[in-house]
Amino acid sequence: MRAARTAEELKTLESFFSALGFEPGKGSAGEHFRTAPFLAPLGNLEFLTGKMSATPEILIEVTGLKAVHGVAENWVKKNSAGSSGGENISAITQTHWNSRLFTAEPVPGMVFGFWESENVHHGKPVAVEGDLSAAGMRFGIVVSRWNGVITDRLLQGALDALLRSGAKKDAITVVRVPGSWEIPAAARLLAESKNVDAIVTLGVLLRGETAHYEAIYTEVSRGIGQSQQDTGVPHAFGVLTCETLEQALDRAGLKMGNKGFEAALAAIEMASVKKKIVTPTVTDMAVEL
Ligand code: DLZ
Repeated sequence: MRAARTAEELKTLESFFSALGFEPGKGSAGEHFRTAPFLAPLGNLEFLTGKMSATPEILIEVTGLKAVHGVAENWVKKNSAGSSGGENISAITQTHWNSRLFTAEPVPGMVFGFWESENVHHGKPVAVEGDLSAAGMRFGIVVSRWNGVITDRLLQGALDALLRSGAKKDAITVVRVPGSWEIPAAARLLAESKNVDAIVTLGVLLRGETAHYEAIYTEVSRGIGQSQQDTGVPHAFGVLTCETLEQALDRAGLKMGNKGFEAALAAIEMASVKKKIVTPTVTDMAVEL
């Protein structure tokens, strides 16, 4: 790659790469030079031998190639004085390496190739992620009657999330228990029944009104966690711990969303994660192919 011939040419390159969304870095300048650096959040260095169809000197991998092509085309139209700019930018073409590519020549003699792989997993980190589809899954909801005005709302939120994500009504078992203290035992029984893929636990502990609040809370959270660890069935934690009834109401459908809804989504996601890890299919493992 050659250096820009003039300060004007360097400015043109800066303008082109800024238009494409590259973030400017901190450059340097000396008596006889100036640099115009741009930050690339991810990158790899690839040496090439032989000849490619368009022979660009620098290849830049992008996502959203069509959009990048549009931006580059607009830039060329605006910046190529007296011409349509069409001669400076190629159409997107198929490569023989399962990618699509276009070339741009923002200043004469400097050809950049922009390309995007057709493999959707290319360059992505290896990750297993749960889906938010509850279709075909079975759920248990353990909900306490204590502070029922709030736990009923949490239950509505949880049912809403499960049903709207594709769970069937008859695939949901709701178990009511007296108070939060009883949630872990009921959750464990459900998990051990092997009739559910995930469990949603719902309760409300009010610090101001609960004697031995800390002791109860610690035991409830430990018990739910232990049931999850021992049985391998995901348990979503939807036990609110608030100072006042008002704070709890805010978390049960008023100002701060509905924690029952959120817990149910976590249960769906974790049931899906478990399925993908325990019985993976080819598409479940997002490995680079
Ligand atoms: C006893 C009690 C108290 C004081 N406070 C709460 C509470 O804030 N939230 C809750 O879910 N349950 C409470 N309980 C009931 C206990 O969880 C338990 O149901 C009873 O002690 C019976 O075992």
